[in-house]
Amino acid sequence: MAQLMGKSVPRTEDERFLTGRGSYVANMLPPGTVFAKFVRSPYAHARIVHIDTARAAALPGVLGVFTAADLKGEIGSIFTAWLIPNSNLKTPPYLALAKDIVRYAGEAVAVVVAEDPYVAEDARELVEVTYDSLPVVVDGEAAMKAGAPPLHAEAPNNVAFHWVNPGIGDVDAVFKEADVLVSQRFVNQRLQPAAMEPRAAIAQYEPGTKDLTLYVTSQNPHVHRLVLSLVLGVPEHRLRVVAPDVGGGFGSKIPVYPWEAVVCWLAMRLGRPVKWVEDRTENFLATVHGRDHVQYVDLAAKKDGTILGIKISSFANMGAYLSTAGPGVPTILFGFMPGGCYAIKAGKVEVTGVFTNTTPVDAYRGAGRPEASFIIERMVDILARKLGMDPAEVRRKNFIPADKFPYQSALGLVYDSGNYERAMRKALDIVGYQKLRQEQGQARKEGRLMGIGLSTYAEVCGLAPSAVSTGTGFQGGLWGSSTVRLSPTGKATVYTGAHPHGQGEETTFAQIVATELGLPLADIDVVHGDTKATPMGMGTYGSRTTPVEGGSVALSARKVREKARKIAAHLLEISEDDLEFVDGKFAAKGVPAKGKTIQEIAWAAYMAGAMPKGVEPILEASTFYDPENFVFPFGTHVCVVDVDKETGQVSIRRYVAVDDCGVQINPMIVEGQVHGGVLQGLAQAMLEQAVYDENGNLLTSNFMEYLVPSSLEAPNIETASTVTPSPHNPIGVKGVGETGTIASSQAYVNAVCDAIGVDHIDMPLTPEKVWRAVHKK
Ligand code: MCN
Repeated sequence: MAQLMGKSVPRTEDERFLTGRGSYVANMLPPGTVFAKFVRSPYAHARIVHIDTARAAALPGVLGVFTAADLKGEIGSIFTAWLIPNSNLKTPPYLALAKDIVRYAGEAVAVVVAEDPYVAEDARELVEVTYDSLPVVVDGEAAMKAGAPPLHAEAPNNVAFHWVNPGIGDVDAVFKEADVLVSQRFVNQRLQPAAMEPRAAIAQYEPGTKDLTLYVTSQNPHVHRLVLSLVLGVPEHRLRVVAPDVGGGFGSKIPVYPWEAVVCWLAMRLGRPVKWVEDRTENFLATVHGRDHVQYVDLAAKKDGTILGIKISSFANMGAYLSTAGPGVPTILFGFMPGGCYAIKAGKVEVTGVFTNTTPVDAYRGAGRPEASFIIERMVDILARKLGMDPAEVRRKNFIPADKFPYQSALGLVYDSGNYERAMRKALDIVGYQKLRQEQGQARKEGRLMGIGLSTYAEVCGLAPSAVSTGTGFQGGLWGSSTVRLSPTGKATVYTGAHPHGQGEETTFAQIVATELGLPLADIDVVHGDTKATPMGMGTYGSRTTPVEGGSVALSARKVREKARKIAAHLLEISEDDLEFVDGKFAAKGVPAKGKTIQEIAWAAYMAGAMPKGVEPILEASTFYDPENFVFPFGTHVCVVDVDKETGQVSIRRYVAVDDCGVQINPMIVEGQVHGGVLQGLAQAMLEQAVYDENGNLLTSNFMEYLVPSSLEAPNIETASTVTPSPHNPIGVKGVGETGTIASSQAYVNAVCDAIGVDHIDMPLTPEKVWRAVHKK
C-alpha cells in the first residue's frame, strides 16, 4: 500500500493559491451583475427616526434603495443555532435591516444597489438617516448593573443566558479540604478576526427554474443553505450555496449574516446577479468578534501543590445580538475544559451571557478553549508562585497519569488518550529548562528580568458527536460526510462535507485515500464547498475536519477497497481471504506478480459484465461518520522572554512547541498549523484588542489601530511532537488547527509574569502595562 500517511508532501492547493489562480467570490463577475452597499449606523444605540432615500435613489445608475420597510417580513430574523438548554436563553430578533432601533455601530439600516460599485458607494453617502441617540453600554459587567441601558425588552438586565456546569464531584467539599486558595480576575479581551479575505457574496436567481445560487465566503456552505432557506422561505433544494476558495476564516465565516440574506432577496427582486464585498472597516464593524470574557476564578490546593478544585464565574459579552454559534462558545466550548490536563477532583463553571451595544461575538480560533486553557495555566503558575514551587513541578504533580485514559474529568468529559508528562519532558529537554532556571537566578542577581513560561495544555476538538451537539442545544448533528468515487480509469474523486479554507485538506484527504487505495496522489481530486456537488456536511471549524470528516473519508475508501476485494476475488477465482492488497494491487498471498490493480478493478466495475453475484457496478462508497467522542490533543509550550526594565519591551528569546495531535497525516502541514496558531495566540497576548469608546464607537476599525503581528513580532517557533493516537478515531488522528492558539497566550503571559515576579497582567501585555508592573505604578 502506498503509505502516504505521515509524509510531508507539498500542498497540492498551493500552486493555485501562490500563483494568484485561486477562485474567490470578490473576483467573480457573472454577466449583468449589479452591486450592493450597506448603509450602516454610526450610532451604537439609537432610535431610527426617519430614512430619506430620495437623493440616493435619484443618482443615475442606482437601481434601488431598500430599508426594513421594503422587506415587509420577506426575510425572517437571523437566529442563533445554539439554543443552550436550561439557560433561560433569550433570543431577541436580529433583523436583516434594522427597524426602529439600532443596537451597535455598524448595524445595517439600508442597502443601495447600483450598476457600478462606485455609484453604489456614492449613493450610500446620500441616504439620509435621522437618528435619536440612546444611552450606550459596551462593557459586559456594566450592562448587567441597575440603570444600564436596556437593549432588548425580552432580556431583563441585558442577560442573554445563565448556564452552569456543576461538574461531577462535590466542589464545596473539596474547597473545605484546601490548605491554600488562590483567586484571580481575568479579562480575556475582545478580538477582531482579520482573515486576509473579508466577506463577500454574490446571489444569482433563475426565474425559469426558481433556482437561487449564492456564492459566499463560508466555512460551512450546507449550514448556510439550511439557515438561509429557513430565513428566506426558499426551498432548500432550490438553493445552492457555493463557497469557492476562501481566504481564511478563523471562525468568523461560520455564522450566517443578515446581509447575505439581503443579497439573496435583492437578486430575486431585481432579477440580476447582486454582488456585495465588504471593505476592511466594514469587516471590523460587522463581522463577528471573538472572546470578550471576564472571569473570576478560585483554585483550591494542598500545600504540597496538589490541586483539588476550581470554581469559575464567567461573564461573556455577546454583543448586541446572538450570532449563529454565539451562545455555545462561552458555555459548551469553554465550560468543560478549565480543568486542563490535571486530575482535579471537582469543578464548577457558571457563565452569564450579556447583551451590549457592540458587534455580535461568535467563534474565533479556539472558541472557548483558549479562554479555558488560559485560566487553568495561569492559575497553576499563580499557585506555584504562592507556594514557592517550580511551575513545572506543580504541573507534573497534577497531571492525569498516562495509564488513566480514557479519563473521566471532573467537569464532565471523557478524555480519549494522553501522555502529558512525556510531552512536557520533551519540551523541557529541548529548551534546556534546568540551565535556563540557573541562568534566571544569575540574571536576577544582576538586576536583569528574564522569564520562563510554561503552558501544558489539553484541549477538546473534532466537534462531533451528534448526541453531544444536539444534547447541548446545537440545531444540527455533528458528523462527517464523504463519498469516494473511482472513475472507469481508476482516478478518484473525494466529495467531502468539510470546507477547508487554508488548512490543506485537499492534500491530506488525498493522502488518506492514497494510503487506503494505493493510488498515486496525482490521481485523486478532493471536491468541497458546493452544496450541489457534495453530501450534506457540517463544514470546517473546531479542528473537526481531520478527525471527523477525515475519519469519514477513510471509512468510505475502506468500503471501496472491500468492494474491490470482492471483485478481485471473483476475477482471480480465489477466495477473498486468500487475497492481500499491496501497493494498490490485489493478489494471492505471496504471488504478487499475478493480480489485479485497483485501476483494473475500477474498469471491471464500470464494464460490469463480470461482477460477482449481488455486487453493484462502479467503485463508489459514501459514509456519514458520527464518532463516539471528541478527540483531545495536548502538549507543552515553553516561552522564554527578556523584559527591558526601562521601556517595558518584551523580547521572546525562545519559543518551543511540543504538540500531540495523534497520528499526523502530513507533518509539514501540522507544523504550519502550529506556527499560525501560536502566532495568533501570541497576538492576543502581545498586541490585539478591540477597543470601544464610551459611546460605542469602535476605535480599532482599521489596521492602523488594530495591531496584528507582522514577521517582526513573530518569534522563531521551534516545533516538535509526540504521537498518542486517538483510540476511537479510524485513523488515530486528533485535530491541530487550534492547538497553537489554545496553548500560546498563557505561555507568553506566564513568562512575562515570571520575569517581573507578579501574579497577573491582563492581555494584551503592552509595553506600558509591562513597565507599570515592573515599576509597581
Ligand atoms: N492534520 C494532519 N494530521 C493531524 C491533524 C491535522 O495532517 N493529526 C492536518 C489536516 O489534515 C489539515 C490541517 O492539519 O490539513 C488542519 O486540520 P484540523 O486540525 O482538522 O483543523 P480543521 O481543518 O478543522 O481547521 C479548523 C481550524 C480552525 S478551528 C481554525 S479557526 C483555523 C485553523 O484550522 N482557521 C484557519 N487553521 C487555519 N488555517 C488557515 N490557513 N486559515 C484559517 O482560517
